[in-house]
Amino acid sequence: MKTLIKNGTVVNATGSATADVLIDGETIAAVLAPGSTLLGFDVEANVDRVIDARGKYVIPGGIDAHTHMQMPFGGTEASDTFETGTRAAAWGGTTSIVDFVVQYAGENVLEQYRKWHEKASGQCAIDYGFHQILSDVQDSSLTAMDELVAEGVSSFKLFMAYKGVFLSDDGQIVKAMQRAASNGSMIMMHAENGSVIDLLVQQAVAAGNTGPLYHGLTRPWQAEEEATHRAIMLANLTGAPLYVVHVSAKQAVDQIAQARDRGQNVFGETCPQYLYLSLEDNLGARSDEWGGFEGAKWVCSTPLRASAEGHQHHMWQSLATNDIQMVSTDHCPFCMKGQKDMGLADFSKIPNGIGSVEHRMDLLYQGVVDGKISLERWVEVCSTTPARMFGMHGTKGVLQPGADGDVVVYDPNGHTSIGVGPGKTHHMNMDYSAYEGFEIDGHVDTVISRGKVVIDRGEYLGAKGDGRFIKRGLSQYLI
Ligand code: DUC
Ligand code: ZN
Ligand code: ZN
Ligand code: ZN
Repeated sequence: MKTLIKNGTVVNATGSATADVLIDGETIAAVLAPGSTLLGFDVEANVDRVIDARGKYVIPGGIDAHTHMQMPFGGTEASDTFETGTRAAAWGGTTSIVDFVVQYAGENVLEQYRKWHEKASGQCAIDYGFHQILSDVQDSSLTAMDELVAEGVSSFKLFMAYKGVFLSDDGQIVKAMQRAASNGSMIMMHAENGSVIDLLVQQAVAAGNTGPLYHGLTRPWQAEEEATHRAIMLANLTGAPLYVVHVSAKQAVDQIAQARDRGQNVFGETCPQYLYLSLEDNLGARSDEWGGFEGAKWVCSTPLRASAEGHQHHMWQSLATNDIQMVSTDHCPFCMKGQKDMGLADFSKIPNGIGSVEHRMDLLYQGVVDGKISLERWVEVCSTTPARMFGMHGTKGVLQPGADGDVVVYDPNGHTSIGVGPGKTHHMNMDYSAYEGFEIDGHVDTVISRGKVVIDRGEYLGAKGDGRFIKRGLSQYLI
């Protein structure tokens, strides 16, 4: 199958131009001046399908490098399966995800890794890779790290919070970092001081402060800044590259920026929720159904931050200046009924997470419309940098000959109403949207995944099992 996408504005991280994109089979064959011939052949006359993208942007498919499909967590399981979550991602212009294999304390890393392959294999609508979560760092975990790198899993996530669930102590962190420094892999860090948070949570609940707002209030920015700084120092000590996930506090951003200024391989990821939502959302009470408990919809970790503190503005600015390198969703959806409502009497029992894998491209495009980032930076933070950061450069994240035919036609004159219900966009397996009522001045028109049209102007044409495992290399973003 040969597809020509003609007359669109082709946007790469490096620049934009009116051009035609020729996809042959699963791969981009050429990016051509509009209407040009190829070795004397009229290109348009020799393809099977022509998509006219005049007036639209043609961009590399989005890469969401932080998702948790069907993750067992918080006494339940994230509500999107690999099937439903990757289909929703496709609807939103994301053509690859990198999900997390979980190893809880006491479990064997490689056994868990094989289990996650069983969960995802044959289920995904788009391509998928894995990071590996390590909780207790056993000797066997260290040898597993080397084996996983050879398997294409070149990044390992550690947690400085969630004692008894995920938390690694500083010694365990250093051990994993030493191994990463020796095998070239990336350490990803959930940087929050877990002991401090556990104490504040215990004190809040004991004082009868049990509503969702206290989730945010017991996870203060100081706990994020401190842990971010500590992680940077431990990475400095060991020489491991460090990628700080879901950064929400401006003070944590500044720790990352300072480390980068010193020449350290330290990177920061933020998420749409930290660019658009705030602690005040945890007050809830937008709808009658849930009353004040509605704030549970926005319980995630790191938490949403108080708007008066200026984190959102700082985050957009840091995204523009590359103090923060990329945007992922930390997609970890839970329904209100039967999941979030486990915390009705006690906020600490609300499963932590927000689902937004479907909306990242749109929400970040709105940042272009609002003048916060450039068109090219949009593509860079949503696609090109994720590919380079996690060892997929050349095949993903760029429109160039030889790259996978992962292409999105995005209509800047289209419109997207996010939310649940008629006329709105919501394909994730959740009974609410964290972005209900958001209006986006743009629209995902066509999504092509390795040469196959999976979304065509409001119609899903893909199938489960279309997506393939991505065997990743080492990061191509290191200095
Ligand atoms: N934060 C969340 O909000 N959910 C999953 C795990 C995490 O770190
Ligand atoms: Zn995390
Ligand atoms: Zn700053
Ligand atoms: Zn996460």
